[in-house]
Amino acid sequence: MAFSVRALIADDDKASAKLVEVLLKKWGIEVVVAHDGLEALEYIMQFDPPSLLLLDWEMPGYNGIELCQKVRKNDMKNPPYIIICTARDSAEHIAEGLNQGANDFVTKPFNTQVLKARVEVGCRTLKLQARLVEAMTRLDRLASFDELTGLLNRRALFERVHEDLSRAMRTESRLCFAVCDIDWFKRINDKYGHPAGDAILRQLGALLSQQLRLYDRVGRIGGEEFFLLFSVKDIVRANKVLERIRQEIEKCRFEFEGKVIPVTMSFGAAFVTPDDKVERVEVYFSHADKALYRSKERGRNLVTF
Ligand code: GH3
Ligand code: MG
Ligand code: MG
Ligand code: MG
Ligand code: MG
Repeated sequence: MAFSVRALIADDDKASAKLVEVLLKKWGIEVVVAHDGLEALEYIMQFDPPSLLLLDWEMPGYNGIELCQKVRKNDMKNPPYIIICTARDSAEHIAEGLNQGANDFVTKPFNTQVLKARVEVGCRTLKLQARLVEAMTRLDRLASFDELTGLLNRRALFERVHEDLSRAMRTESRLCFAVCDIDWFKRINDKYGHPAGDAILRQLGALLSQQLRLYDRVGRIGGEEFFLLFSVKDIVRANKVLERIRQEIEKCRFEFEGKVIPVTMSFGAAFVTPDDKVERVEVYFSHADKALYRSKERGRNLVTF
């Protein structure tokens, strides 16, 4: 995708705004224009706001510096580049503007060459920033999500589960921790191939997320092992939820390259209540894991607490 900059020109002097608008358009920049601070703020507050702001210092509504302060008050992921345009070019004014969050200044009346050079610096800075933001977003995603299923990975999941557990203890609510593991997955891979196994993992990831509610947790914690956490009143209801999920998986049609593949999962679960007075994820996780082993021993495709 080509990098494009959208600029906001805010100036109560219409002739001056028009001059800058014509120049920016000539330089290939998309432009919106506001003639006072309030109108400018509306553009700035948009969902997809302009990234290059050319703000006149003196304007009715909010002046350029007040707008700067408003923009910088929010900790934005992708902050705009702000150029203050003003005839006030004393050292004090320049220092004040920069201190309030401006990136640069141009003095009025405009010198076209200088304006162009400063706008280009802004565009370069924005381009670099966009690349950094994109790289950070990718890194965040890689660090927290499993690539195959799109679910939380083990590390990110346990971070969140730690928080869920302390909140549950504080608010006296009950949780169910569950580990589930595909039955005979090695055989499935051997019989239908690894890509078929991957497709099953993806489909199961989607099915498990669908089965739980927004504030529940689902993650992939190992090769063919998933983790579920949900809040629930009592162990009978927790068992019902897991039993329903187990049956959904059993009923679900897994198909790969025209072949229908039977898939089941075994579940191990631990019920968590504040009366336990235990606030360590590892303890419940280990209970759930042991219960999973019992499900496997008892013949698989079962839920055990
Ligand atoms: P059990 O019912 O006792 O759980 O038997 P199982 O065969 O499922 O268990 P085992 O631990 O023997 O084998 C797990 C298999 O899961 C082996 C491994 O190749 C497969 N596996 C792990 N990660 C992936 C993956 O990302 N993709 C695919 N296709 N297979 C995977
Ligand atoms: Mg003005
Ligand atoms: Mg195993
Ligand atoms: Mg398995
Ligand atoms: Mg396993």
